[in-house]
Amino acid sequence: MFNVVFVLGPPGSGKGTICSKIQENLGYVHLSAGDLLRAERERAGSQFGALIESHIKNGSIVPVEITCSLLENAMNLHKTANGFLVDGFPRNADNLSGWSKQMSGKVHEQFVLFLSCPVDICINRCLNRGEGRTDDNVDSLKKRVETYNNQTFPIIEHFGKLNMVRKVDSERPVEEVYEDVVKVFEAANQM
Ligand code: UP5
Ligand code: MG
Repeated sequence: MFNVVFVLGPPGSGKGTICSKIQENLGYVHLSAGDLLRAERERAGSQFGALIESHIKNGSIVPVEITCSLLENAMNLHKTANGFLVDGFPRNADNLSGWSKQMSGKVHEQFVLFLSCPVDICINRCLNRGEGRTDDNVDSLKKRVETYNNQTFPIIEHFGKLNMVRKVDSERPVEEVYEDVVKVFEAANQM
């Protein structure tokens, strides 16, 4: 049974940044659903490349069967990991039900790390990222934020009702955010 921590928050809230640091220090393997989708988009011979790119540009959500299979395949490459950071997933109700259908009995969901940050700051971070992402432009960002507000935030609220959400204010400098994140992991694992 794999331990899983879902890491959610608005676009640019720092999910990838914080997950890299957790992976480095706490032995969890970082799996960014967005990075896996971008890699699949680039993979020669993929039948999903164009579909994935159209969703990414529009800030809409790729069908769960694609994302969940990429996540499960990646998990199976790291069978001895302490656990997995599933970054940027599940993003809507369909993601969650597809995940439950495919993964129940194979994973233990420890908690949801919710990186909370005002949207205007998040948008500026993405616009200044400079990695050439096809969705780091004003148009796509507007749609990404809309999708987050309408579809992803309700999923965080759903987990909140199950008492699974650990919220950390990620508006602050990375080191400060990370310090609080470590406390959350220590409490969860009683390290
Ligand atoms: N930065 C980070 N933390 C900072 C801090 N504390 N102070 C100052 N600066 C900070 O950070 C973004 C930028 O901010 C970086 O330049 C960083 O240095 C700086 P990052 O750590 O990359 O933030 P993150 O939350 O990971 O932002 P990202 O843009 O990756 O989030 P999204 O959720 O928008 O993107 P993702 O890659 O997860 O998804 C992209 C698209 O893929 C989605 O819109 C969707 O179309 C598709 N998708 C699905 O369909 N299904 C999925 O399950 C997942 C994705
Ligand atoms: Mg990211």
